[in-house]
This record gives sequence, structure tokens and C-alpha cells, in this order.
Amino acid sequence: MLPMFEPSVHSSRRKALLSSLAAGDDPSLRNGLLVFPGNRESPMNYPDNAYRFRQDSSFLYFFALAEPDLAATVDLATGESTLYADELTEDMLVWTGPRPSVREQADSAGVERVSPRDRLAADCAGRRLLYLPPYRAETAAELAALAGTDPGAVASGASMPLVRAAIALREIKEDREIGRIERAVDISIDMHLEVVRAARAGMTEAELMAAAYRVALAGGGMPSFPPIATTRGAVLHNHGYGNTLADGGMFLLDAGAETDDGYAGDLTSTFPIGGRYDDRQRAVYGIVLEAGRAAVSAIRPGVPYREAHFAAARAIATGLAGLGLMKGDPEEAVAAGAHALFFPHGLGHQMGLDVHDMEGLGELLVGYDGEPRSTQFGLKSLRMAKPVKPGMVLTVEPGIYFIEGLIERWKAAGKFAQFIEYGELDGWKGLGGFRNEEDWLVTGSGARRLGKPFDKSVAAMEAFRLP
Ligand SMILES: [Mn+2]
Repeated sequence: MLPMFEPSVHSSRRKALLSSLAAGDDPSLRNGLLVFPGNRESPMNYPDNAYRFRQDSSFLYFFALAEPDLAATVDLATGESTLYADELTEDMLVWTGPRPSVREQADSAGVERVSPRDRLAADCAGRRLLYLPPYRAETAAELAALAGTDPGAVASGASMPLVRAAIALREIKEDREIGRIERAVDISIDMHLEVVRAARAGMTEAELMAAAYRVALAGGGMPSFPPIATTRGAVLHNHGYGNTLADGGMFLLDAGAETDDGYAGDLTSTFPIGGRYDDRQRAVYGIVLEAGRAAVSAIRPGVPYREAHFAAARAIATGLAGLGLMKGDPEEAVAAGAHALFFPHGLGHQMGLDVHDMEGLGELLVGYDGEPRSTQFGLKSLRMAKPVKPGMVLTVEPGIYFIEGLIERWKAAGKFAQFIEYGELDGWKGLGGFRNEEDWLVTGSGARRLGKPFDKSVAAMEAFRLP
């Protein structure tokens, strides 16, 4: 990964973090030590065979450096930051090549002090440690050792003031970050165009997966998450790639690129394998597009993202009533949760250095400001519900799915029979899954779609295909 921004960007972010913590009324924080363990290499099947290294996103945000085995602290008493890292050894020089000195690395992140990596424990001794919740076992183990607690108790010992302050900073994207995210979205669009153009009956999902990967890798980074590339879009997180494409079916691609400096894109396209949507596919796809438009028109500063989700859900209930698959008042159907038979997930999530941005810091804080989350089927899967602010980046990804097993269960139970036309639905069960996902920036007055033009209309999706 490339270094991120100029050193002052990262030192300003740490200053903002410090002033946010100082503004709190907890006096014990003033003598605390913020500890940020960077990620280590993660082996696949033996120590030297590691997954591609990915730095922790909060470490990238505050300290810029994308090497493994680093740690950093910020001393709340002095305001000073320290980078804990080891100098290049002869072996590393041979196997991984030269790299900047520890001092040069610290300078590139605006960090005042440097110290050998193994001094971290001594410097933490006797201090009140504040850290973000770990999501990797080795990080939890190190934090447990530093804090003198059990690894199982480490996550619950994470500092809530620190978590809240980090979320408040990271969720408002700086203009310079928007530029990087747009680059990720542009590469993501190219991944999708490549797959839409190449898809043909007889190919395997794996071949299209490879096409998407090729574009992401050629863009300098990687996919931002394991793509969903499937002929069976009604299985929401389908990570197998063994099916063969057949004419008449739909293909669903949910894939995005991560740039070489760590920013994510995340898009979903659903298109007909044979090149033309049939009448039913066109109708359902059109409702999904309309749901996206309805959602976007509800995105405004101060308005809870839950409202955009409901706008999409109402458009889906209204559209499906037009096809004879739902009935009754769409507003009531959505309030009851009947639409979730077709749209069982949430409208979207924040996106930035993580494709589900900051989810490791706690989805309830990131998406709900810590407020309780609904337990209703469908609504419980909404990741982001709180009021949006200018500078937030969000995915908008409504979908309609014909999940045969779920339809059969609900029908047998007579569930929401006042809103769902089960008799008519029987003839639609094999239609599969449709989702359209775009990435949007909240502006001062509404929202702006990120990335270069990518027309998702029926006519455009049919025209992208190569002859
Ligand atoms: Mn997404």
C-alpha cells in the first residue's frame, strides 16, 4: 500500500482526537495513553504463507503507515505520539527489501517519538490504557498482555470515549478522502462493466469472478471484500463460484475495489445472462431502480438513514403491488414488515477505509449512535439508521429476492396474508435475486453519487454487453 496523505493530515487528526477526548468530562482520561496496535501478518496455512497484508483502518487513518508489526501511542498528558517499530534487519533486507528507517516512517505520519517495538509493554505499564476494540486474536492477545487482563475481556474493556471520538472523525470524510473513494468507485465501475460485457451462457461464475479480480488488481489494489458473483442472487451472501451461467437467468455481481491506499468502493449490478431482460425481470429490476431513487431523494442532512430505507421499502411494496404480488396499503405493509419477504436486508452502510466502514468499532455505535436496534425481520439487518451528516459516504443498495424456502415458510404460516398474494407469487418463485448498489456522498442539501457515469437503466445494461 502507498503512504496516505502528507504528515500534517495525520497529526491534525490525532490533535482532533485529543481535543475531542479532552472535551469530555472524564478527568481520568487526561492521564491516559491511547494505544493503537497495527495489524500483523496473518498466515493462511503456515507462517511464511500469509494472506495479503492489510493494515488496520484506524491505524491507517491516524498513523498512515501500512507496514505490519507496528504500534503507536498517543499520550493524553503530553499530546505526543510515539511509533513503536524495529529497524530493518539484514534478513529483512534480503527477503523483503529496503524500507525507510523508523524515524523516516514516523516523520511521514508526523509522529514525534520513535521507540523499539518491544518497548511498548514497558511504556504501557502503570498507565491507564485506552484502545479500540480488537477484531483479530493476536491484537486481543497483545492488548490483554498490555492491560493485564484476560483476552476474552479485552473487547469489553475498549474505551467508549475513544471509540465515539474515532467514529465522529472517520465518518465525516475529508475532501481528500472523497477523491480517493471516488477512485475506488471508478475502479469498481470498471470491474462491473468488465463482467457485464463478458458474461455468456456456458461460463462459470468463477470465470467472471476472475474478470472482476483482474480489474481490481490492475487498478493497483484488491477487491474490497470477497465478491459475490452468482447466478443465484436470492442467496444473499453466496460466496461459492461453481455454477454455470445459462440463458434466461440473471447474474448478480456485488463487488468493489480497494485502492492501493486503502479506500473502498462497493457496487452491485444485476443483469440478464442472455443480454435481454424478459418482461418479469425488467419489471422487478425497474422496481429496484425506483426504490434506489426513492431512497436517494430521502437523503438529507439531519434525516435518519432509516427514513431512506423506509422510502425504498415503500417503493418496493408499491411496485410489487403493481405486479400483483403484494396488496393493501404499502405504508402499512412496510410498517408491519411484510415487504421483508422480498427485501430482507438493510438499505446500506457507511463506506470508507473499510467497505462496511468502522464496523469493527461496533455497528450499533456506527449505525445507531448506540440507540437500540429493531428486532423485526428485515429491519434488524439495517446497518445504518441514524441521521446522516454532510461528508458521510453511504451505500444505497435496495433489492428484491424470491427466496423460495422463505416464501414457502411464510405461505404455510399464513404470514402477512393481508399484504402478500401467495397465489400469484407461486409463479414467480424461480426469478432469483435483484439488487442495485451505488455509493453516495451526503452533501449540504442532499446527496451526490460517487464515481464516473454508470447508467444502470435496462437499456444501458443491455447495451453494455459486447456483441
Ligand atoms: Mn454494500
